[in-house]
Amino acid sequence: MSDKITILHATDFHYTRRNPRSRSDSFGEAILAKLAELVGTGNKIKADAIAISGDLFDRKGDVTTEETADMARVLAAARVPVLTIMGNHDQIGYRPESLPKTGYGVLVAAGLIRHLDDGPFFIRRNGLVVAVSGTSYRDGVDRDGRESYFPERLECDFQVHLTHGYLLDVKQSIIEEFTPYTGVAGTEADCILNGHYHPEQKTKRVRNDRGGCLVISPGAASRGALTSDNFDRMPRMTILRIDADGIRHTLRPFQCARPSSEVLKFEEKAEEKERDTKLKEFAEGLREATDFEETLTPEELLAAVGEDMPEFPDDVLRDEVMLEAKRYLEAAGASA
Ligand SMILES: [Mn+2]
Repeated sequence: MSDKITILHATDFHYTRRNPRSRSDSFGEAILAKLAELVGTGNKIKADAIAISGDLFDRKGDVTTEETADMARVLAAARVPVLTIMGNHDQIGYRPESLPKTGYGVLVAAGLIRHLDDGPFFIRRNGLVVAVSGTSYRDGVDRDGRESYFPERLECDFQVHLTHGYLLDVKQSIIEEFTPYTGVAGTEADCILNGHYHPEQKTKRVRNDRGGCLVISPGAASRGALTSDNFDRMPRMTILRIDADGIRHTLRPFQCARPSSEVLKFEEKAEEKERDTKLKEFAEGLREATDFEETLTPEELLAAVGEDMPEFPDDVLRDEVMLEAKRYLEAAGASA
């Protein structure tokens, strides 16, 4: 056994039995294979722990008993502790308190995963103490005080902290609420293992009073969407090796992951674009049909359209259209 403390990390599995439109293979089987690979690797290298930064499941309030059982079966093979936090997709209504009613909660109750919000996990070897703490997703994680990224310092040589939020290696983002890496400067953690944002982020060290905090956001283990970041991305797991000299990390591609060209339906991208154009045209038609007044809320605007409502485009859902129309009208209101 290595004299280094070893932690394997991956995030955002988004397990579901329902295949995303974008996938040509069985998404669920691919995800279970990845989780099995993480567990198998942990067993093989006799890791001290496996850490997952949330979104084990995909379907929020709709996670099924079968999906929970599938995950349980894979996790039951782990011979090392599996330390986790809840992502927003593991929760019902974005509420961490929903835990007892979720598939995630069943895995906790069965002792298959260890929920870090209940308390930290300590690893001790040759006098070295590593503490693993974690804070589950909550609404506002990337607003205000951003407390999730600032854990209470525990008695240890190194503290590794799990988070689930938009912690990004950028200064500007298309996402409204996010936390730039610099936003966690001063954290008491020595390493943050983050999940939530699916593209892989650069690993960087941010300043604190302890020689810096290593921020690692390896990206999602899953590739469920036809977004450009997924076109050539191979999902990776993180291996942390810790000794008295510090924390070293390597990123290692999942061996079972197939090239995106084999699992993503690229031709659907064009179809999706066409749907988007249709939606936009519809929203524009809606705007023309209304006597647009800045003071009206989107709901009032929609009500005002009444019978002049343009026809829904084919092959899009009514709810989608309404949402798009609201977004469009809101944007129009903001710029008027
Ligand atoms: Mn998430």
